[in-house]
Parts: sequence; C-alpha cells; structure tokens
Amino acid sequence: MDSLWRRWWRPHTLGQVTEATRDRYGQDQWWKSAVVYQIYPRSFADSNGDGIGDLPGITSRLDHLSALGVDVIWLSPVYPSPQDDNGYDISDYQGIDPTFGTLADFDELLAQVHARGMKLVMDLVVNHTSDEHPWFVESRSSTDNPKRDWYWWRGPREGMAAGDPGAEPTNWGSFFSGPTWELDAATGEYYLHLFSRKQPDLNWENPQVREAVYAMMRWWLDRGVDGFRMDVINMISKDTALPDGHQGPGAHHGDGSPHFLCGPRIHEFLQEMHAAVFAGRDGAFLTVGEMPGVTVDEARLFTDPARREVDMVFQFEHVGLDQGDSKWDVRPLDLRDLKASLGRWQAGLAESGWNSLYWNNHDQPRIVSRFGDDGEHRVTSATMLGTVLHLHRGTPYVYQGEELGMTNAPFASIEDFRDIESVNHYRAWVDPGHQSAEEVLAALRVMSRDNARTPMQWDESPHAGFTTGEPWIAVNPNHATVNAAAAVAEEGSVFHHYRRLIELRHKEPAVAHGDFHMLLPHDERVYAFTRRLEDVELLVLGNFSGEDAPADVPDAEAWAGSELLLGNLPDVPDTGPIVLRPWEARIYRRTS
Ligand code: TEU
Ligand code: CA
Repeated sequence: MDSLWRRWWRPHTLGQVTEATRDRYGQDQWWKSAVVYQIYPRSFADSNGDGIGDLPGITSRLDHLSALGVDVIWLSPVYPSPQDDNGYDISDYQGIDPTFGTLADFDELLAQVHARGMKLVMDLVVNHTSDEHPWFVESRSSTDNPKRDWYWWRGPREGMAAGDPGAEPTNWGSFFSGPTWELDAATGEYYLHLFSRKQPDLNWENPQVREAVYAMMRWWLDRGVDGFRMDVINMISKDTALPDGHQGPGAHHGDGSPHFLCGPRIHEFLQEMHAAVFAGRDGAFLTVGEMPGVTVDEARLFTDPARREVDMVFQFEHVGLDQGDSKWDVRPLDLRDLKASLGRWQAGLAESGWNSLYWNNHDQPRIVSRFGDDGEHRVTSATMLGTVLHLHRGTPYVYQGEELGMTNAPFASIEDFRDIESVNHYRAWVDPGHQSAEEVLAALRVMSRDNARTPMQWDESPHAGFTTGEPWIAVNPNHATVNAAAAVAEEGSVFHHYRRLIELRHKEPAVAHGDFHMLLPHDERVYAFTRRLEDVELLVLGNFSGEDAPADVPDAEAWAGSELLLGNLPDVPDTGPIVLRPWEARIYRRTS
C-alpha cells in the first residue's frame, strides 16, 4: 500500500533542515519548522479507570506522538481546580490536580517527552483564577484585605443598591452567558469575571499580581518545561474606567470587549513578563498567546521578535467565518472568505511576526465536520484540510484526534453536554423561552466545544480504549471505525497523511520559510497558493467541494508535469489541465 503513495511522496529529493538552514533562517526561531500537538488531558487517556484522562495515561501514549513526528506537546491545564471550566479555573498554580495525578507523574511525563526529543509547553491561565484560589479567598474576605486589589472589586452602579437589577458596575456580558459581575453579599461589592462566576479576573494593574505570576512561570521553567500557551492573554489589561459596552436592541448585555481586548498596557505587561521570565534564561522556548479579537496589525506588534513579547498568537478570524451575530448563529462557510482571511494574515505577517495555524482545539468543533465532509469523504476531506493548513507559513497545531479525522459527536439532548459555555447558553436561552430547546440543541450540536472533548479514540474496543471505566463524557460511537489502531494500520489513513505533512515541514525548508502567494481568490471551491524559497517553488491545491473542480492556476500545464510531492488520492495524471476530484489535495514542487 505504501508504494502506492511513493509516486506521490519522494522524501529523498527534499533538502535537509540543517544547522546551516537554521542559522540562515534564524536559529532561535526553531519553532518555525516545528509542529505542535495539543492534548486535552480529561479526554486523552485514562490510566486508572475512573473515566477521566490523566498524566500516566498520557505518558503511556507518547509513542503515538513520536510516530506522528510532532515536536512539541501543548498540555491543557492539569493544575488543582474545581473543574468548573475543566481546569481553566485554577486554585493552585504550582501543583497537579489529583484527578490528573501528582507532580511526580508530571516529572515522569516531562522526562519521557524529552527522552523522545519532544518539548512540552504548559497552559498559563492568568487572566483569572478559580474563586477557590487562596488569593481570591483572601481577597473576598474583607474590603481591607491586602489582597483585595488583586481582583476587580466595585460597588453597585451610581445611584443603585447592590443586588438591584442592573446595578452591576458595567453592563458587560460574560463569555459564558449572564453579566460579568457577581455580587459578594458579605462585602456588598461586585467582582469581575469575564468567564464563569467561579473565574474571577486578576487585576494586572497591581504589580504584586504580576510578580506572583512571573515567579510561578519561573518555577515551571526551573522544572524543565519548554514554554507556555497563554490563555486569553490579550484580556489582562482593562480600561480602568470600566465604561459600559454598546448594547444593541434586544441584547441581554453590553459588549465590553472594546474595553478589555488588547487594553492600554498589554504590550507593557507582555514585555515586562518576557524580561522577568525569559531574559537571560538559556533554552529554546515557545510562547503562544491566545488572543480573541486580535487584528493583523496588533499581532505584528505582539510577535515582532525585536519587541520580545510572544513568539506567535492564536487569532480567531477563520473560526468565526461560519458564525453570524454569535457563535450559535451558524452560517455556511464561503471559501472566498476563508481565503481572504487567512491570506490577509499570511501577507500581514510576511515581513515580521509569525502565525499559528490551527483548525481545531478544545474550544472548536471538529474541522472535518465543519469545513469538510465527515460522511463518505471523511478521510479525503480531512487530509485535504490538513494539507492546506500545514503548507501555510506559520507553526501548525494538531489537536488530539485531528490526526485520526475524528468527527463531531451525535449529541441527542442537553444531558449529553458537559461544557459550561454550552450548558449556560442552553439555560440562558431555553428557560426564559427566548428559543426552543430544539433550536438551541441544533446550534450546540454544530458549534459546542464538547464536540472537541469526546474521548480520544484509540481502538474499536468499548469506550475506544480510552478507559476501562465509565467515561466522563460519551465516546463517539463511530470509534468502531475511526480509531488510532485502524489508522496506523492503514497506510492511506489520515494519520499517515499527517505524518507525511509533518515530515515535509521538517525536510523541505520552503514549507517553513517560503514566501506565501495566494492564487484563485475568487474560486468558490478550490484553495490554491504557492510557497517560494530561493529556487524552490511549491504549488498547493485543495478542493473544498464534493465535486470535480478545475484548478485554473497560471502555468497549470507545467505544474501538472512537475514533481508531485504529496497527494491524498492515487492516480494523479501528470498532464494538464488540472482537475481536482472531490476533496482532493495536491502539493507540487519544482525548481527554477
Ligand atoms: O478560551 C477563550 C475563548 O475565547 C473561548 O472561550 C471562546 O470564547 C469560546 O470558547 C469560543 O466559543 C480560553 C480557553 O481556551 C477556554 O477553554 C476557556 O474556557 C477560556 O479561555 C477561559 O479560560
Ligand atoms: Ca483517570
């Protein structure tokens, strides 16, 4: 079977990414030719049968990641937490939640990761803590507690009494439904929480808060971790005047985002963090800032190496193109919008800065169900989507299960959901009768974060080999056919295609460093672009439709006869015109 793909896969012709290559393209930016794999610990591998994934479970499955060829593991939070938002509500930053294991289990995992030549970055969640974190317990204890100003406390709105409807200090709406202010009856004041009421926001205006965070980061780096993925890090600087947000007709709350996204001191804080945590520290680290709402111009500043803020950011534009006024207002994707958006980010960060590339993470539904076809063409559309993403200029992120082509799950009723964002949305819209249960469920089935959080499908056994117990959320029944064991055994699988894409980034400098040039921007079915580095040029094609689609790229005749580096379908003709079959992808290479 592998021989079938050889015609379309000739690694020996590719240049080696040598020290020279690294130096020529920036030694300290090793992550430009790296691929990151994200693990969501609750759903990856359960080692003790309690139905919840854990650290020893991850350690037992590291060979799967080595075989895939990834360079870095991003670990979603494993710290002590009441798990109100599945660990993104931390009550102790320098420990491991007993559900996931112990610090010794963590050290063993880190040692095993490093022993396989991979790196591990932690999730840094410092826009907010858990309301059970000792810092907040102290802060809420009295208005004159030394840690009162570690959080955002305010009295009721001018002329109103605490607890009165609308007395919240601002009219901002939380990301998890409801207002962003919770009244603390004991002190008669409200505290700010952009996410759940059990995730109070830290007050980064307070230098003690910042120093405490930097000390915690140094503690993890001293323990050997290789960097941080920084949760909603562009929300840590707020407009201290706390103005109300625009509240459109019929909106339950105001939009506070203009007053806390990329706030007035955000660059100052990130530069201070870099200096306090990384400056003078030996090692090859990676930092990526999750930044909802960030623009290309802002990202160029955040990721300009000379400014020493972060190496790259997660932007959200492309994962909002099939959404209307809210993420629950689902719209069909127009491929031209996707090309326009990703094309602008490629162009915007071409000279300085750097992109992260992702289709999936623990907050997004499965891409093959979203932009692909998770039925008849599941494998072909999954491999096409991987090809198009991984050949862009930037650092690709693979979310657990993406390398298997895992799909959205068949959620039947609200009882099947676990995610606080989804459950709160359901309550907020169904209970007061704003929408029918079926209407809200229809949106949840497509967009809920729980689609990303069903257990990893290791094999066809009960519970997909994820646990011997009762999983915390149901396993997708399609694990009978969609699972790692079957994918690894099948050369034409999504797994081996991702393995080849990752090998290509390691072996062909043009993939990591080549200039990006978009083609066919107005084509509604074909995504096409080139990458050029010195005398090497690559042409990348992807058919985003279930029917044959001609790729009328310039010089198509010549390209058709050139070397096909990788395809996701066999029997590719070597003469033009180029017509792509349903969901087909091709990567051509030529030298001039
Ligand atoms: O996500 C931030 C964020 O923007 C998402 O919540 C997003 O708004 C939503 O999921 C998209 O619908 C980060 C973490 O990735 C997420 O898991 C946490 O829930 C959130 O921050 C709070 O820590
Ligand atoms: Ca477990």
